[in-house]
Amino acid sequence: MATAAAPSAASRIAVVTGASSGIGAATARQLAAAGYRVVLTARRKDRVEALAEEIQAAGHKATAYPLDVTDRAAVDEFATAFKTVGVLVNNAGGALGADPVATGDPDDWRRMYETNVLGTLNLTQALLPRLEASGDGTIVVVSSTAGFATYEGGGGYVAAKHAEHVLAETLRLEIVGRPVRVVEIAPGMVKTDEFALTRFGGDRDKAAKVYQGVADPLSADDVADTITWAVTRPAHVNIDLLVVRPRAQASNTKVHREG
Ligand code: 8X3
Repeated sequence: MATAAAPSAASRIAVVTGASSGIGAATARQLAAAGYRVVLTARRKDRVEALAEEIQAAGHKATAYPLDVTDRAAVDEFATAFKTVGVLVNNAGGALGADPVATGDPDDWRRMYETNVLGTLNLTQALLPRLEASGDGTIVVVSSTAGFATYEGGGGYVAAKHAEHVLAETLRLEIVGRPVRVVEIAPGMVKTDEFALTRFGGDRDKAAKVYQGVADPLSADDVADTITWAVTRPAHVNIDLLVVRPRAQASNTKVHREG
């Protein structure tokens, strides 16, 4: 039976983007508990600082670094803080709107491409030399089941997530032979405080409908658990792609709802 590998000394820093809430925050907590020194990044300074304090109070190592992943100059500056990085979790991103292609807002499409795809590209390019220098680096791309099949009203988000999937697959081809794994985690329906609320511009009724009647959507912790599991496999084991959905969801459009 494979055992979880303790991170090597050179691989102990784990950078998590979008760590202010949801999957990113849960991942930061779990990686810290697994022994990593977590670096929490997100735009909201107060949130990442509060979470870093919480993780420290639990006896683990955490620092906060406010960062907008779409700001390349800021990302490059952030990268200079490290000689080596063991793990990069590209989690920042999200959906904006659920409009048909015919009427979707091009600005939403642009912002989704910028956060999900270019944000991942920025962090990956800036930290790749440090991940390689660790001798055993792992890049995690948190994509989505939207990266594999589309659904009505999903166009802009689905397009961005397909691009994020392609980024992960292409990078894995290009860096094979170097000591960096590329892991893609593709979650389906995850109920977090903010994903659906952000998508619907703060409309709580619309956000609630996403999960209506679904007994057990995934939680942020469920996804963080799969990320932490993939990251803590022995260094030669690359979990290329892990698709995780709640039992009640058979596909992006086939969801069992009660009542
Ligand atoms: C979230 C999954 O179904 O909202 O990435 O596109 S979905």
